[in-house]
Amino acid sequence: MINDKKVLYSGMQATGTLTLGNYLGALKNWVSISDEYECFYGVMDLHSLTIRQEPANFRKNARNLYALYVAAGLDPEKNCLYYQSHVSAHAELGWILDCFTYMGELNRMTQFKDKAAKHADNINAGLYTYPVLMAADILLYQADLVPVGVDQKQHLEICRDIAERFNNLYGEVFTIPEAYIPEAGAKIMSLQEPERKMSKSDENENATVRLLDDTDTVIRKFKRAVTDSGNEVRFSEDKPGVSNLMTIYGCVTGKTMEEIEKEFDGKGYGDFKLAVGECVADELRPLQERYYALLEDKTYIEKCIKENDEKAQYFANKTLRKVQKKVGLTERIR
Ligand code: ATP
Ligand code: LTN
Repeated sequence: MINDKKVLYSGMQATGTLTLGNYLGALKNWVSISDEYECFYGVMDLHSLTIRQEPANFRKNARNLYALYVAAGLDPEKNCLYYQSHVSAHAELGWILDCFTYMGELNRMTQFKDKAAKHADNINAGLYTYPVLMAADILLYQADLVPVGVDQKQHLEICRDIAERFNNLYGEVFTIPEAYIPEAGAKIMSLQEPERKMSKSDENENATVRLLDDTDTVIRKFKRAVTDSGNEVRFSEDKPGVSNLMTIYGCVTGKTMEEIEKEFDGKGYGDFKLAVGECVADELRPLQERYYALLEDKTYIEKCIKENDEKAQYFANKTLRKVQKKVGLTERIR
């Protein structure tokens, strides 16, 4: 608890411009629950290094991600929005927790298997221990709740296992976090291959809708989205393309699948795709306006980064010192 509020922790990697999947599966929900919790949101730049990054582009992505958090509605004066790499406690606790994690556990991680297959020329140790650093992120802030998309569920489970193992050995050091996975939007699929999740590092630009795509681009991408045979707007397993578009439409408008089926009864895929494109473009427009205004105000963003880095360091170091003492590392002489 901080200020009598439960603690919420989440973050995203700075691996490219956010997609509609990141927004509907995570960011939009963060905004809607942020008032009820003491919130920490990291720009997960250390995690991003598990995939090779071009330095100048990486730095730009990390700054853009920070500005997108704010533009989406996270107030940096109420929420602690900070850079993971500015708080060295993450790497330090990550190392300690590596020593409390078994290779057998890490071998089961499906994200590692997916990323290793995708980047066969760079299967590095960081990619392998990625979930341990993520556990350190969460446990440093004694988080109660971690809102993520469904692809992160397994990482939350290993985080809980590591925390419980540690607590069994040393007493109640860590709060055991709960995952918060939204009912709708937890897995938005690619517009071109609806059996794969929409991913910000996808190289096929038509597969993803980016939060900074302009209206024409958004509508064009939806028009080109892969649909299924037939022409009926119906939510079902054998219609992955249409069902994905319905999920997106439902998340943005708040309509249920039955309402959407009714609304497009007797109309073809063309009308439906246009309606989805328009509602998404309308949702993104105000966010984009705030985003471009913010980028102009460098002094404001830098002030927020500095203050929040310090706040994050304060809470993270508190937990780190406790852990160091528990495992028997020699205390600092003051
Ligand atoms: P990358 O392509 O670099 O792996 P990503 O698009 O998968 O990136 P992450 O940074 O790994 O994005 O994830 C940020 C947050 O967005 C996480 O909470 C994740 O669960 C959520 N998320 C990512 N993709 C989707 C998606 N397609 N649908 C719903 N939520 C998603
Ligand atoms: N692995 C997460 C990003 C991430 C994260 C975290 C999310 C790193 N550390 C801690 C929640 C809590 C992802 O979305 N790919």
